[in-house]
Amino acid sequence: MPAGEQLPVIPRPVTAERLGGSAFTLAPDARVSVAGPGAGEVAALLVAELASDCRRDLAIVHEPPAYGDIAIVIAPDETPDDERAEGYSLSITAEGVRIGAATAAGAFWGVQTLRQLVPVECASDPLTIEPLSIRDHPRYAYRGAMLDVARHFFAPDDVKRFIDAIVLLKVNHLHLHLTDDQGWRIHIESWPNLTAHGASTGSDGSDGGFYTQDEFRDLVAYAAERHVTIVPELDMPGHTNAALASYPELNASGVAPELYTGAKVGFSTLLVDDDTTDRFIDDVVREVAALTPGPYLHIGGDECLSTSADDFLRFIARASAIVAAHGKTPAGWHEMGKSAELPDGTVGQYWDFVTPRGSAADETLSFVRQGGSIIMSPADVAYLDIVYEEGDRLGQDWADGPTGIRESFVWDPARIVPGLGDAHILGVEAPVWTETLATIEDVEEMVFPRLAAVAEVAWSPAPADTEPVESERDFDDFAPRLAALGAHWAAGGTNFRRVPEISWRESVRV
Ligand code: IFG
Repeated sequence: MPAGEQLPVIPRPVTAERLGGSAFTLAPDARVSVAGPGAGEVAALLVAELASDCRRDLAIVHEPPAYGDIAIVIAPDETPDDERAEGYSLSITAEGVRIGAATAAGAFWGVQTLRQLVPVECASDPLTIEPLSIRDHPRYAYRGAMLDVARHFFAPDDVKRFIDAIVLLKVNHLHLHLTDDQGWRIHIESWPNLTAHGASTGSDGSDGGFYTQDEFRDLVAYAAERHVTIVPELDMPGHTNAALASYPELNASGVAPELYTGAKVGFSTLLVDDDTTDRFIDDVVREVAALTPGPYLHIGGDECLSTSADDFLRFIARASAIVAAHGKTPAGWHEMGKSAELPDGTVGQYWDFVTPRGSAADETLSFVRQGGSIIMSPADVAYLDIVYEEGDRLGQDWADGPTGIRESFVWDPARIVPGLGDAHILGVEAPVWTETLATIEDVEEMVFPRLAAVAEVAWSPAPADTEPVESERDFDDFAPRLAALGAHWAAGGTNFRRVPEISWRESVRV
């Protein structure tokens, strides 16, 4: 990589320095030396990637590194105190590669940086990397992607493929939108018809499907091995036709509606002040909370156009209290901020535009007033189901026009809601809704490359707060790094949109 060219890493690291001198060469007999708690597990994931990407088989050794080895060292003093959660250092010299971190998560993020520095044609010798020194840590603790598995269902292997792809970008939360009008996707033992009936179809009459509780536990474990926390969402009281269709007793009339396969929103609601519904909420929250080691349980609260204002407030107060009673921190879309009775610490997810409309800003600040924090998902830059260009086959077009790669990059979470700064922003999340996306390849086409832009917004240092964002987020620096990442996607089989703004390099692994 010629000197002066941007380091081909996304998200951009906090500091990166070219060291000059001889390059590192990965010799056939190189090993991965590990020390510290969790280093072996991180090394195993690196070795698996090098085996599948480069057809190289490295041994893992629990001894100090020899010349030419890769070392992973996890110890408290490897990073400054305030960078311990996920920070890492990465040094590359002729002597060898060394990743240092205070936690396994930090070391794992260092491995993702190393993976992007390994040449795509890494199956052939010599595999060399120029000498570098990187010190890195994230701006936000919550860096998320949301996959809507309710409109179209995605089998566990597709979800694992999605997890594999998002961790390369250091995304550490996967929000699964498990329930909606078109489908209920998580088996609930106490309400079996939610999946027996409520999972039997999806948008456009698609096949439907659901996760058994064992499959969900397996996804949670797969994600956790890769330092990704699963955030389950049971959307309520709106977006509930699949539940209402599954149990007549959840309906005021006692008659269950038909299953729904269209694309409308806002027509369904659970009942309020109804014993059966209260038992339903407690049961589903209890069972999903028990499947979720992560701190958050998301209960939606969006687009409750068929719930009266008073009913909505009473419903949200009760449902969020039930989540807290089951030991989880409630999360919800910003409309939940209409309630002033949220459990302390409830997380709000902002999904209006980079210029807030109507009551969105105030509803968002309501969570902060109640001791909570905010996940920023502005729909006009971070919703990855929005079309790239007018007329696209895939995607929707309701968020103030198409969203190109530049729009997904040139924005800042702390410059959207007046009065909302980093102190109360938990992080950033990019949702992909799947009304129009039937396959994981369609999902990847919408998610990549724009998730790379959102991931940099979520990880890399904040732009100077004195200049307009446009002049601070240097798209000309980002573009060649994205082209380099595209070569890894092409070689690794991740589908992505070859947006015209980027000079893609179509190199495949030999
Ligand atoms: N808004 C709805 C989603 C989905 C989306 C598609 C939220 C919180 C539009 N709610 O986004 O269910 O239909 O872009």
